[in-house]
Amino acid sequence: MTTAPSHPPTPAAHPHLEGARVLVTGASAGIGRSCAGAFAARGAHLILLARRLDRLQTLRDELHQLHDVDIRVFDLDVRDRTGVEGMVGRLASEGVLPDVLVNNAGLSRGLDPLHEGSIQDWEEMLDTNVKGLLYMTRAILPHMVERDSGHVINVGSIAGHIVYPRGNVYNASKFAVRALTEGMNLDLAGTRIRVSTVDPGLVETEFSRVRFRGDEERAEDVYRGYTPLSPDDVADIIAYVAGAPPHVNIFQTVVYPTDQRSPYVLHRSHTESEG
Ligand code: NDP
Ligand code: 8X3
Repeated sequence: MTTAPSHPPTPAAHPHLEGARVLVTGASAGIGRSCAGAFAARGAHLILLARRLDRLQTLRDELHQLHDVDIRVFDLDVRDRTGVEGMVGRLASEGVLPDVLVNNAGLSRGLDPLHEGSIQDWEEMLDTNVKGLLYMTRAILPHMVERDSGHVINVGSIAGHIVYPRGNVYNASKFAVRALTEGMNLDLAGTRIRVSTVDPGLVETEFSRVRFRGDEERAEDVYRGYTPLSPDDVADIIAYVAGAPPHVNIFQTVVYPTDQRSPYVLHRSHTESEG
């Protein structure tokens, strides 16, 4: 397995993020977990959601050692509309609604031709990547509109720009994320609310393990022989997008590893011994 080079020193409190409240869905692993670290390092308070509460609790304890920020964790499945509404109602009643919503929770299941695809896999992807994002946004956005401030950042993918063979339903879900980002921006014209999408290429996370249902070898093969993006790379970009001055609305950020220029062009040059 190759690892990305380490990052520069932890950034300091950020003028636009210090004291802001940031909600991250899917914060128990990968990009969402790194977002928690990136925002806490910039002085933001956190609301972290995922189904694996034990992981969120450990992350909260780790981040508390490093940063003096408020961190709330919730066991929540974004597909559970009633649960989402209940959680947001609770945040509203406690006066801790987020200034920034990072819709990151998502997954891919399988890599099959459409005519052989599993309907259960399709439902899981669409329910999580599209409907989960909609439930979260529908619950939180009215509060942002009421305050006339806020930022929704959706984690899309290059899969939402270019369709690749057997990506079919995952591609469709990420095309939907891009369309919804554009739609929200149009609907929010005249407000101060910003909507962005951050669309990465290959990032080494648990994503492929989930896609291939725990087949470690197949998952590791995805990242073999080149340097993929790290989840910290993507989190830094998300934090940059969120930290832009209020009059700057970064609609879309597409980011590939330098070794990848398209879903079809991946330069694998490292040998096994180079790692
Ligand atoms: P990981 O599998 O490492 O992390 C996914 C996170 O989403 C986990 O924290 C998981 O938490 C959470 N999650 C999944 N389903 C649900 C659910 N129903 N309710 C709540 N949380 C959920 O993957 P990544 O970090 O790579 O993926 C994050 C996002 O980035 C996804 O939207 C993915 O599509 C996108 N992306 C990933 C790329 C990659 O190459 N890795 C490239 C481009 C985009 P838990 O299981 O605890 O609920
Ligand atoms: C995840 C990246 O290329 O597997 O969205 O679709 S890819």
